[in-house]
Amino acid sequence: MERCLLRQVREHNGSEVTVWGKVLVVRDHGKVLFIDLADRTGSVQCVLKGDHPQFAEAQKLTPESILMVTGAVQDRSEKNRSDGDNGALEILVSSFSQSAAAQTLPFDRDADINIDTLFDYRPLTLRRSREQAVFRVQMSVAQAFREYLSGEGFMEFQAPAIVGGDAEGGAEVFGVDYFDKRASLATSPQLYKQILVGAFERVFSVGNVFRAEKHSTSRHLNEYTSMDFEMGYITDHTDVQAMLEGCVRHIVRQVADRCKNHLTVLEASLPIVPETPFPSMKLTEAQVLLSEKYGISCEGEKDLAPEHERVLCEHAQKETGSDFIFITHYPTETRPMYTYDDADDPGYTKGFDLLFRGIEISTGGQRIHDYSTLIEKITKKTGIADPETVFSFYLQAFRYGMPPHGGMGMGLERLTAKLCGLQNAKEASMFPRDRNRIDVKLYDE
Ligand code: AMO
Repeated sequence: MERCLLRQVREHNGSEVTVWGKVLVVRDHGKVLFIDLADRTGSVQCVLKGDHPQFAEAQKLTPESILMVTGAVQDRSEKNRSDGDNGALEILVSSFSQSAAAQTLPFDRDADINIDTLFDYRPLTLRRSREQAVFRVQMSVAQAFREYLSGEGFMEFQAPAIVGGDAEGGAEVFGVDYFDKRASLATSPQLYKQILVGAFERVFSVGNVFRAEKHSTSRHLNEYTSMDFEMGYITDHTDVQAMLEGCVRHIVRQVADRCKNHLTVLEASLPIVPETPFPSMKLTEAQVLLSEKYGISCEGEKDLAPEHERVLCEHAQKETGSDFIFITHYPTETRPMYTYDDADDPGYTKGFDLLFRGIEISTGGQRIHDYSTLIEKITKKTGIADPETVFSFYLQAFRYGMPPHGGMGMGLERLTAKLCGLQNAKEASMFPRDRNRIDVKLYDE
C-alpha cells in the first residue's frame, strides 16, 4: 500500500492507511498499547489491543525506531482527544514492521541540554522539535532573502570558497595547500560581488565563508553563512541601507507567515520592523549618546564593544519602537580597503553596521569605484607599493569602468539566532565550527 503522510491521515478516516515514521513514545497500559508515530508532516497515535498478535513485539519498541504501520483510521474516544492536527484521530493497527531499531538516546529529548551535549550529539539533537524549529526558521530567512532580491532585479551567484587573496584585511584567514601553491578559504565574497557589479549590476549570494578568528564568543563562528548583495548605480550608502531595510522587512514578514508554529515552539516573539527608515546615527553620535545618557564613556574609540551595541539596541527600541538600528561612519582606519571615505566627514566612511537585538547582524556601505582612488587606498591600507602585483584580477573591473556601487553582508546564523531568541549564534548552525570543535571536540578541557 502507498505511504500516507501523517498530514493526510485525516482525509482517510474510516479506511485503511499505511504510514511510515519514527516512534516518539510507547505507552503500554497492559491491555492496550499506544505508539505515537511522527513523520516530517506531523504525528499520530497508533493503538494495539492486548490480543493483537504483535502485542509482545510492540511492547519492545523503543523511541526513535522506524516503523511502518498499516491500520484503519478512526475517531478517538471523546476523553482521549488532544490538541494538534491528528488529536481527534488514531490508527487501529492491523500490522506493523520495524525498519530500524533505535538504542536509547543519550539525553532526554525534551529537556534543556547544555551546549556541549547539543553539539556532541548533533546528529541526534537535530531531531528535537526545538532544533527543527530553528532550522525551519533559518530556511525561511534564506528563502525570503533570495525572493526579495530576485524581485529587485538581483542575480544570484555562487562565490568561490578557495581564493588567492583576502578581501577583508588579511590576518584572519585559513590557508590551504593548493597543489604546489598556497591559497586560502574565502573570508567573504566581497571582491567577487564587486567584480560582478561590473557585469550584472545587481548580484547576491548565500554561501559559506571562513574566518580564522581565535574568538570564543557567542557571536563568532569560524565558518558561517554569509548573505551578501552588491548593487551598482547608487548615490551613496543610504541606497544600500534602504535596500537592506526592504529585505529585512520581507524576511520578517515571511517568517511571521510561514513559521508561526516554529516560533511558538521556540517561545520567540517577532521583532518590530519600522515601515519608515530604520533609526540611524553616526558612530560618533552613538558614542556621545552612550556617554551622556547611559554613562558609558567610549568617545574616540574606533568601534563599538558588544555592551555598547546592546545598549544602543535597547535605546532604539525604547525611543523609536524599532528593533533595528543603523550605526554609520566608522573610522577609515578600521574598515577594509574597498570602503568609500566620506569627503564631508574626513577620516570616516560611507558605511554602516545594522544592529538587531543587541548584536551587529550586517555590515555594508559604499565602495570605491574609481581606479586610482582604489590603488591609493590599497597602498595606504596594506603597504603594498604596487597593488596590481597582488590584486590585478580584481582591479581589471575598475580599470575598465565601474559604476558607483555598494552592498552588504549579513550573517545568517546571527540573524536566525536573534529571530529565534537563542543565546548563541552557534545554535543556529547545524554543524558549527569553532576553535574547539569540528563536529567532535578538538581539545579536552
Ligand atoms: P563583516 O566582516 O562585518 O563584513 O561581516 C558581515 C556580517 O557577517 C557576520 N559575521 C559573522 N558571523 C558569525 N561568525 C563570525 N565570525 C562572523 N563574522 C562576521 C556578521 C557581520 O555583520 N564584506 C563585508 C560585508 C560588506 O561590506 O558587504 C564583511 O564581510 O553578521
